[in-house]
Formats: sequence, structure tokens, C-alpha cells
Amino acid sequence: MQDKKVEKLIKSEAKRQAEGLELIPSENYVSEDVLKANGSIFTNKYSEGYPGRRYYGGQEFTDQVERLAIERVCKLFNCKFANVQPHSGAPANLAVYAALLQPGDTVLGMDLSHGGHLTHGHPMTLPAKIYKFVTYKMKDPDTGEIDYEDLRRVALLTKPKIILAGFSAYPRTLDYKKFVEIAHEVGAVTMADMAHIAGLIAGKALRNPFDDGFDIITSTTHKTLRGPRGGIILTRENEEIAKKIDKAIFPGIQGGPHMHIIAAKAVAFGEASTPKFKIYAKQILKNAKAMEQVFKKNNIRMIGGGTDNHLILADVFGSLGVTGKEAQTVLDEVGITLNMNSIAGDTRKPLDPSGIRFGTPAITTRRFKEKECKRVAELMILTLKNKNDKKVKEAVHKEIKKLAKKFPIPKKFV
Ligand code: DSN
Repeated sequence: MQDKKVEKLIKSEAKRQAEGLELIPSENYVSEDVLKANGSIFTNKYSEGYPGRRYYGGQEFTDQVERLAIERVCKLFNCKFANVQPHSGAPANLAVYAALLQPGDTVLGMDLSHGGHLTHGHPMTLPAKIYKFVTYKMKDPDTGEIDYEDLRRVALLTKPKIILAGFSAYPRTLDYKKFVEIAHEVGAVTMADMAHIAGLIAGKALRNPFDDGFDIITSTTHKTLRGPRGGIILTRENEEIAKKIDKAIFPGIQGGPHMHIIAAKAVAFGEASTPKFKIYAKQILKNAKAMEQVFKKNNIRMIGGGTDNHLILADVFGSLGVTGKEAQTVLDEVGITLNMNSIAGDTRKPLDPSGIRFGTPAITTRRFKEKECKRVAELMILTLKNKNDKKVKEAVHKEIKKLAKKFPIPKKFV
């Protein structure tokens, strides 16, 4: 690169990624092919509109690449329509609201403190200023079961136009059929924000909400799905809804689509259709279970009592007297990256909460199996119990570096 300053920063980040272990459950490593498409000359092109009906000339190849991405993602998730233009998960969710709601209409989604996402109605967000959001919660944070009776009660009372299933910090599976039943009862559209688990669904390790009758799925493409940073909106079969969503993305809330990202999405959807991807998706779950066992054995409280997916939410303050922020910092020191997280009923503030959230997608991409994951969990607990012991931390850091060296970030996945 000619820009030495940026080149140096890229190299430093590459070293950080190579030498440390990534446990943030929403992060991953992309293949060399995804990276190439992501950094390709498609970035030079403006393509407002959709394949076959654009507002600028020169669309011979952009049309083909966008059609390819749509075709591949529809096959992957078993649906009829896809919009592959959302810049990420937040605009994808906003576009669905804009497509189906009038200002003041109601959406029923998971409470943020029980695992939901900011874009599901946090008061600070734009959608919350336009629409009304009501929430459902877990019945008991120690089992993680959703309080479906209360969900139904709130739905009957508030008559939402959309019932939203999805989360960014919830470790259990959702009963999609129950959501659909309740939605039919109140005449709501069902929307699943599966950003965290899209790769697990694509890899057939978790159930596809479309198989239980969901109408719409939104997702990011860079988490378990292992594509470039971006978003998608999928519609199972209703063409009218799909058309409204297309209009809501463009010209509704976005301008020109990022064609280099769409090219990289097409590559990622191709990779996610392979048998190897299925093995990866199943291994993510096995690895998370292996870490769960170590936390259980050490009597560390996990929200939901454990995990059915790729992530664990541990109450480190309640169990070890270490705050989420302290845990995040001390684990960073030994080469383990994860994030502090509020837990249901947290009495602490979001910037220093009681919990940590971590997961297995990135280390599974690095080919970690249960044995290595157990060891990482043990090392995490050892570090947290000895957060002020320099010698222990040095020894752990050495072992983490060794593990990272033994399992380099792969460049090819198929
Ligand atoms: N920031 C993502 C996560 O970490 O879950 C969600 O948007």
C-alpha cells in the first residue's frame, strides 16, 4: 500500500487477530475469496435500483452478481424472495418496519435486557420514535424459557402489526410455532431477526423459522454466516410484502447498494451451501456445549442455565464477584476477546454490567474442537479467579498464544 499509516494499522490488526482468541459471538473470520470480492472493483459502481431496473448505465455485471446472490440466498434459506442490499442488520430491520408499519403502529419484540437487540425498540433508536414497541421476556432467567403466555397476553392487548423473534444475547432456542400461532390470532406479520444464528440455520444445525411459517427473516451476513459485513431481508412467499420491502430499502432508506459487498455476499452464500459448512455449524454448537460444561462444573451462573446455540451469557459478578467490565479487561490482557453484557434483572449499569457474553463461531472457524474449547473455558475461569495475579495471567497468555499459533486463521473454507 502507498498509504503507510493505514497499512501499518491493518498489519497491527492482523497480528492482533492472529495472536489472540476471538470469543465475541457476533464476530468471525471470512475466507480469502470473500475478502477478495469485498475488496474488488465492484466498489467503483453505482447501481441504484434492482437488477434489470437501475437508474444508471453499465449494469451488465452488477445485475448478474446481485441476481446470483439472491438466487443463492433464497436456496440456502428456502424462501422465494430476498433483498441483499441492506448495509447491515439495523437498516434491514428499519426497512421491514418502514415497509409494513404506519407511524404509531405496534411491534412486539424481545426485551433488550432479556436478550433482544437495540433495533427491536430501544427508546434511543429512530424506530422507537416512530413506532410503538412492546416487549416479552423470559419466564425465568435461569431456564431461559420465554414467557409465551405473557407474550400472547401482550399481543392480544396491544394488537401488534409485527411480532418479532430474535436476539443478540439469548442462549436458548425459540419456539417459532408458538410465535406464528399467536401472530395468526392477532393478525400480525412474523419477523425473525436471526443475525446471530443465520449460519447455524444455513448449516442446518438450528431450525429455520420459515419451516414453522415465519413470514420474514432479517439478518446480518458477517456473524455465524461468515460473510462480509452486511444485511439481508428474506421473505418466505408473500410477493406483496417482498415488493414493499424492496421499496423500503431503495429509495426508502438507502441509496446506492454496495456492489462489492453484494459480490462478497454471493461468495459467502456459496460457501454456506457446502457440506463443509454444515460440519462447521454443528461444531459451533458442540464447542459451545463444551464450554458450558466447564462453567457449570465451576458453578458459574449462566443466563438460561446454559446454551442451545453459539453463545453463553455468564453472570460473572454474581458468581465470582468480578464485574463484566473487569472480566472483559482482564481477559483482553491474556489474549481472549469477548464483551461485557447486561443480564436480565441486572442491578449494575450497562457500561459495567454483571455479565460477559462469549461464543464459539470464530474459534470454530479456526478449527477448535471440544477439547480446545474446554481448555479455553478453564483458562478464562482461572484468569477471572486470579485477576490480580500477574504470574497466572502471564502463564495463561502464553498458553493462549500457543493455541492461536497451533490453530491459525484459515484462508479457505471449501
Ligand atoms: N453488535 C451485534 C452483536 O454483537 O450482537 C449486534 O448488532
